[in-house]
Amino acid sequence: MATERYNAREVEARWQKIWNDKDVFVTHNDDPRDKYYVLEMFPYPSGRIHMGHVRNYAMGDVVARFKRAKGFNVLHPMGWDAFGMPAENAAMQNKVHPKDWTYDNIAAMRGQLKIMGLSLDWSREFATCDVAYYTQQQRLFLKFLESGLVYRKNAKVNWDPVDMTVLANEQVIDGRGWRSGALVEQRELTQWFFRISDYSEDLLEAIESLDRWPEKVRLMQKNWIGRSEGLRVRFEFIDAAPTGDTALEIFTTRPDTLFGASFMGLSPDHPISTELAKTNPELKAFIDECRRVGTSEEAIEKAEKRGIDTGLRVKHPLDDSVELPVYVANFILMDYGTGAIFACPAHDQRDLDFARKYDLSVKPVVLPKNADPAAFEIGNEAFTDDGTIFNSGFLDGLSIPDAKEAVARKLEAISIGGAPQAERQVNYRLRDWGISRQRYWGCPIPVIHCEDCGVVPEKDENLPVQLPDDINFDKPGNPLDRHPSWRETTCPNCGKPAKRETDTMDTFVDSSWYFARFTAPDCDQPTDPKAANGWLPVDQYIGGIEHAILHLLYSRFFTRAMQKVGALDLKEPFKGLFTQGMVNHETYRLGDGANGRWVSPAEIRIEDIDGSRRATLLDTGDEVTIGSVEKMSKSKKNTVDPTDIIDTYGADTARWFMLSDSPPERDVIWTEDGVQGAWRFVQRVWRLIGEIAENSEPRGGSAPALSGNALALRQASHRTLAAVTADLEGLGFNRAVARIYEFVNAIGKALSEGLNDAAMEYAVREAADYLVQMMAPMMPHLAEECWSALGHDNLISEANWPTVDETLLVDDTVTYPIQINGKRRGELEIAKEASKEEVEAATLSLDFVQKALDGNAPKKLIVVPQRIVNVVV
Ligand code: ANZ
Ligand code: ZN
Repeated sequence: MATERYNAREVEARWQKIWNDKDVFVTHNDDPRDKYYVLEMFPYPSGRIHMGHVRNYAMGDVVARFKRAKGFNVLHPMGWDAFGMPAENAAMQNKVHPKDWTYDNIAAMRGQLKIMGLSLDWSREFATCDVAYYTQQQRLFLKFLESGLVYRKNAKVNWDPVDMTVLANEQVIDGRGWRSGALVEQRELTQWFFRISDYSEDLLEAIESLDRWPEKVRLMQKNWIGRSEGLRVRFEFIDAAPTGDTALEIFTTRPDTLFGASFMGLSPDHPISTELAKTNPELKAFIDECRRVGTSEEAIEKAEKRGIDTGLRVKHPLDDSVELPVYVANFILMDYGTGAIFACPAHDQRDLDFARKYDLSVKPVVLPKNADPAAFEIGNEAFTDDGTIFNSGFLDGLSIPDAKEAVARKLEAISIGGAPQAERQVNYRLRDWGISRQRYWGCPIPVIHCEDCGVVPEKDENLPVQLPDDINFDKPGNPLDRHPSWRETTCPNCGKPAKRETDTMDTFVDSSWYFARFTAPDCDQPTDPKAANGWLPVDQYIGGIEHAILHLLYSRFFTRAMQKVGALDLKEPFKGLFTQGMVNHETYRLGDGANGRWVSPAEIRIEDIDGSRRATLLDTGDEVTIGSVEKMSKSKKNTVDPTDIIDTYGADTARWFMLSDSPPERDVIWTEDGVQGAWRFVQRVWRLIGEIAENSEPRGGSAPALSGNALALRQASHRTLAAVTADLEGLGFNRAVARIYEFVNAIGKALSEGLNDAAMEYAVREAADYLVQMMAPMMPHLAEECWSALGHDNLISEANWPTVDETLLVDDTVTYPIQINGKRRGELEIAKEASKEEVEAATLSLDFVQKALDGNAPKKLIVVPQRIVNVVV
């Protein structure tokens, strides 16, 4: 047996079948053991798994298998984030129904995940496009609607006038529709919103409690919520605005810079701008143009800062002698603060860009530390750091915070037109979540429009509002709008003919509660609160950093919203969060590497010629240039198909390599050498275990009295076990792998020294068992095969994690540095309790000491107990 090569293909399929037949990974809600819920972000069914999935799911699987071995009732489910645009695009391009496309892809990817040998409870699987799932999502929506968490309002959308469709921000490229290339317009549509902004403060505060989340994710969430404390200030118009307003209200977070005010800015969508545009064609043209650029903050940030002088003037609130012009400016958003600002160009870059363009004053009022007030000037870069206030009357000499406070106090106390000139205000950047999408392949929003009753929620007993299957994508736009009959229904309120809402929900809604649904996937309500409360929060959530903001924030909001409607009772869905790094690979280009087409790793051969690597195209032998290592991507063709790797080397090898090379939060470089190294290790472990199984008997009873090599090996086993246990608890997979490598070396060495007594046999058997158990979470198939070869009759997937014998961890040896004639030449490791004579004898038997003595007796031999040995020759 020892010489038989390990055949991963055959072995892996066999164990997968056994696990499956025995329902080893099916989890029961009524299991009395402590729960542990581990979840990887579920995939979009694009059609094939990629290496990023392999890495993500391998990590999750290690956690699941480890926690199971530690005695937890582990929930480790899998599903599909299955609604969304790509299915519709495929439908338009390839004339395949989105549903068929999606379910075919799911079937293909499920097969690929299964050959990875993941310990998933497949009985809980669902796709978000399953009618059963989205029925419950509609039910949740109606509950949210009933409790005031959902509302409708007008909002701007990107409208593609050629495709006659709404575009997501990422579908607008340089102001044009991604498919049609037409200039995108901004249109007002009535849309559905979730009141996530009601929870701004709560979502922000609770970040503090998420102590098992990466700091960078916590920070990203904080910034996204974007709390700012500021002041709402009213600036009196010299002549009233055409809207009748006598003052312009602005929001500022920098009242300390008020003496540096240079102009006022209005959003193009500000009511005063709208009113003025009625009689000012130039302004109207400008506003129309701003609308075209798009509403995203990013689009606004990128655009050149431009504006139009309205001719209106306001008084400076702290200095009567100063009048400020009012501009409509393209960088001011209507849905933040009041949609109007005072601009201080010296200390705000956008304001400065604007002031330079229109030649407006730039007066610095914050002086950098150690700068000379007489000489300090602003060039083309605003000064936004800390400093001391100057050029500012009563504020001179104050720090920024003190000046903010002084301005607030002063203006709060002044009243203009019966109201205080300023009020303190906390603002959040977080906007309500617009969930309306004018698309087919999403969860229909279950409401009905009745001419008499208005917007009426669908009745619960009429759910689901099911997507029609007979649909065509011949024309652009939302196919639900064009369906001959789907819209037609009756009003749940008055019974008259009425029309269904044709908007479907943002797919982020689908992924905002799937983790709760897994706890009771067949429940006829969105959740079974008992199951949800029992399993949640997810103990360990693992996924990509690209979801660090929206998905996590929406899920946190949803959990609160579900709590409000009684679907569960907690706030934070994910106790532990881990974001894994990416999988990178070398890139290859035909020819000299500059413009040649990208070629994939599978198309080339790499040879080592005189110590340097040379690549050629397999087909033609043409030269290929080896480029930089980059994130695996289709565009650069530097991807490796996981199924190819698994076919060649087996799932364990792929998993092992993925976990071995770098810390899990960092990027990993996929290399052929690395995979082969992992594969050789698999073979080596198999040979080693084979040899042990053949030459020794399983352990029985307790450990015999030990000494020497046997003791050392047992210590190595227990130390490795303790360390690997801690590594796996802390998700330090690469460290665990490194220790297992070392441990295999130690076992190999012990074996080579002979299995000649019962003590050694026991120690070797124990080492083999531990080795197999420690690697089982990472290489589960190889582990089962070895476990059974070692004579165990249970499954390692069901075996308990071994326990560390603490007494074997104590280090009872001491290392003596050995000096010869005053120079350190080596060391001696010996039992702590060794007598002086024993230390002397052991020193004299050391190779390098004998050499130095050259057959003579030492002139002197001095042992300082527990410290050092000196030999004089
Ligand atoms: C004067 C000022 C002086 C400002 C200065 C900044 C620096 P955060 O921190 O994100 O809340 N602002 C206010 N409303 C705006 C809107 N609707 N669109 C664009 N910008 C707006 O940002 C608050 C600051 O952003 C405010 O403070 C305001 O400019 C600007 F040296 O007021 B500040
Ligand atoms: Zn009605």
